[in-house]
Amino acid sequence: MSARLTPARLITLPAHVRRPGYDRARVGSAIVHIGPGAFHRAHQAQLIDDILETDPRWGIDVVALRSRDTLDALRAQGGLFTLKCLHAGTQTRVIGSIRRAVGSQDDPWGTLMALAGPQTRLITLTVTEKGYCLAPDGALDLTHRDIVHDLAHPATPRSAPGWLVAALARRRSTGAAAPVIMSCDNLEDNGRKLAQAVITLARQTDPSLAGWIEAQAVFPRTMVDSITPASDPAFLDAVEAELGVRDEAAVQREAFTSWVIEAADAEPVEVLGAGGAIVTSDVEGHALVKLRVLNGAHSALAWTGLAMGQASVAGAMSDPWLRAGIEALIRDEILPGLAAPDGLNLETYAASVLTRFANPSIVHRLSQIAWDSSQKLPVRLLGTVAANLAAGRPVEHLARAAAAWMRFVVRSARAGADLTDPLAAILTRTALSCSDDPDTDTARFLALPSVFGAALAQHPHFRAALSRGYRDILALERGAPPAPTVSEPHP
Ligand code: CS2
Repeated sequence: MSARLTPARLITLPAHVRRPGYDRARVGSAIVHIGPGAFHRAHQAQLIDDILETDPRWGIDVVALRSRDTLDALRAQGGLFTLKCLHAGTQTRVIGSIRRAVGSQDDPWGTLMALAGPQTRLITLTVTEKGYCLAPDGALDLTHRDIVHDLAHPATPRSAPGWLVAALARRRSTGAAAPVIMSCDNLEDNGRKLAQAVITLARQTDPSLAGWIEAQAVFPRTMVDSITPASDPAFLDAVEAELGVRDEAAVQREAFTSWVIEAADAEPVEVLGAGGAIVTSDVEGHALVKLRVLNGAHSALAWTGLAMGQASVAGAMSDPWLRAGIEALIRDEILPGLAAPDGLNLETYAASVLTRFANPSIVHRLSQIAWDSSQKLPVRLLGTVAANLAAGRPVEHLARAAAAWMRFVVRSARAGADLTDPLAAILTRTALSCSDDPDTDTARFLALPSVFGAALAQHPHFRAALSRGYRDILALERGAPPAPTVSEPHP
């Protein structure tokens, strides 16, 4: 294996590799990011890298709440990592915007100092759906294990809301201004949900702190978008072959990238806007379209494609039956319930999403999209189901996607595979009690209160559609794709 990528080795990189054009020693730390996974590194860290070329204040300190791997890799490389865009003609570049990497478990004091220090003007988060510790109604789940822990140990929290409350409490007591706090996860109304989670948690121990947060902190809504396949060993080897040094934190993404941020009277938002983010008052419109169309279709394609033995998004898109099903899901059951935000044509947007999915330069594993499915299904598809049922619109394709998730869980449990899902234990128990009878199996899954709310679980039309969908997926598993599903409005 070659030597590691480090600041000293930047000069050894091949000439075609772009590298930071600014003096990293002068970079400040006005941003703290919680959750330095591949998405953050491929998306936000690159936009900030561009901003640093002209304004050195906005360097990033990253905080990892759990996994050590990324921290270790970034530390060994002085924060540097490679970004490769999977599109002919795009440049490979080394990003220098991450100054420091802190682990909250081994350095709680360093974490607090980063989050609460007056130099920090912007805190961003990519902690995935489960990182917010929300109940199915979108409010903070006060019975969540991590929240129970954080209420008992407020100085050494585990959850993202717990760390934000600890940091905001310290900022208030030290006279530091509240920062802008920005959720960058695929959640409907992500800014408001994060604000409410933090304020609810603060209120449990200190109602006056909750009031201060409400009055002082800004939690803009955002929409983030860029398809970022996980970095597997083959990708890291290819980067090593191209760069001549080993980079254990390298990331890859499609060329398309977008960050839409709710307008706010706050310098960090203006700086991101000047750096290429879209700042608008209608983030929710954009975010809902992206969540329901792109993420909803992604999950549906992943669960259904896996039932057919497909492995990647592009592979699944090349199957005519799957492609037709995804097109019908979007056209007949998702788009009719969406209002187009200003400047966005829904049909054009949907077509562009399908083109991105079919990109042959990207190997995006369906199994990666299937991680944490119990958290994704409600936010990506069940909101559309509820809206369609209320409006008399069809739910056949949506129900079949939910049934495909159930079968994915059943197959994983029977194969003894580890489910990457916070509900893995209860899902595995549920799956192992299934008998391949559509009515009884779907009823067992519907009884999971933290996935399907009571109203959906009892809706006769949805239950029937789910059973039909389940039967279709059983047929797919046997290699017999059923006749195309027809979206019929229900009475
Ligand atoms: C994907 C998303 O893994 C998944 O669940 O649906 O990560 C998706 O690629 C991004 O949201 C695209 O912006």
